[in-house]
Amino acid sequence: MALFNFWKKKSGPAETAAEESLASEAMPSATDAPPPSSETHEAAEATEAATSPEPAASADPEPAPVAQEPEAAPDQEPRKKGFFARMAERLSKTRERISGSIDRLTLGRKIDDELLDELEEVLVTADLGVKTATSLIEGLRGQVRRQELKDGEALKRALRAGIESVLSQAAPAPSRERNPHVIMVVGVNGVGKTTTIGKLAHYFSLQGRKVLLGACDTFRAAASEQLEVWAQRVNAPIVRQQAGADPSAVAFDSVEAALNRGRDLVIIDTAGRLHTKVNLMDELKKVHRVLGKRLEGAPHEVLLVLDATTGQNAISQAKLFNQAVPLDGIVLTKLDGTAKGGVVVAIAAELNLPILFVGLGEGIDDLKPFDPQDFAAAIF
Ligand SMILES: Nc1nc2c(ncn2[C@@H]2O[C@H](COP(=O)(O)OP(=O)(O)O)[C@@H](O)[C@H]2O)c(=O)[nH]1
Ligand SMILES: [Mg+2]
Repeated sequence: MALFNFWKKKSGPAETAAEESLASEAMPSATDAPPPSSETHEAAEATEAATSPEPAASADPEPAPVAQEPEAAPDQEPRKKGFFARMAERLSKTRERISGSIDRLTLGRKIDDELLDELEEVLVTADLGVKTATSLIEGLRGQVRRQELKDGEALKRALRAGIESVLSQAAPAPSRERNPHVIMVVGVNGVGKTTTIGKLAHYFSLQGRKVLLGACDTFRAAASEQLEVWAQRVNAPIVRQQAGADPSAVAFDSVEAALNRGRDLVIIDTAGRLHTKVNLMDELKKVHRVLGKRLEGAPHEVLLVLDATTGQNAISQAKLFNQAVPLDGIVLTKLDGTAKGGVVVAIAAELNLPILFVGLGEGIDDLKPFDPQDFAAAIF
């Protein structure tokens, strides 16, 4: 039997922890859970690679679950505009790689077939992938021959329309109406899974969802401690066990806890070491299966997190993970500070999976639902 553990750090051996868990089977609710000890907090903070600007514990020791809700409504509109500006700013390297290169390429030149060949190369270098770049360029040739694209600006507008259409083809986001709705998050180490889960928890909390996190990356203690820091920041309960525990047992208990405590959104973190190794894939399959055993249809959404800075490698990662667990969508992280943002287009074109969110930084607000128009606008 696995254990529920809200805000508490397990450091004892498995047996002790399991006994404790049985003793504390009646789980404290998030609202009456004790505040984290400062010791737990320091340890967790250290593992978070200094990504947490203001962990709440010392300044604000009392969990205050309703405190987030009043923020939601007044926050939504101003954020939308501000976020677009922020996205445009954070995509500056990708924009420079794509839009800047086109400007240099077209300066004082006739838009002809030869120029299109060079543009194709630019797009490949910008990580759109050979297949996608070729098909976008082929789409432009007719217009160029008919001399409809007279200058660089017209060429950019046509290319932007082509990219928007590629980005808009993917399937829509899965419905999140179920209660509880279970999201399983997968991806290789370091792509940003745990950070993304923290941001998602924040995002959904602002929409009034009652989130619960499941720390199924039990490979290292630091992994669940990092998730716990996020749980505290977003004021969501977390189910975790000691390092080395069976991830599928934590997954089972997470759904169980959500059902018992009336939480309506469960987000499951998973391990990501060595995606080429069969055992990780087997572990993910088992977590997937066990979630479904506890709640029919769960997980209702499997999100693959990909790191934009890996460029085309992201595509092969997606294919591998999709063989193990059926993916419903992509979260593309670290689009800030990379010139490889063009991989968004390759992913949309080659994987037939919707890009649901993009990560634009390490902060709690640096996650945005993906919007093809906004994105295309930001890179041109
Ligand atoms: N710049 C940037 N860094 C990110 C983003 N998402 C995650 N990170 C950082 O990537 C590193 C690895 O993230 P983590 O969530 O631990 O990855 P995991 O191993 O997949 O769980 C951390 O330092 C994060 O702060 C993002 O969108 N932008
Ligand atoms: Mg992690």
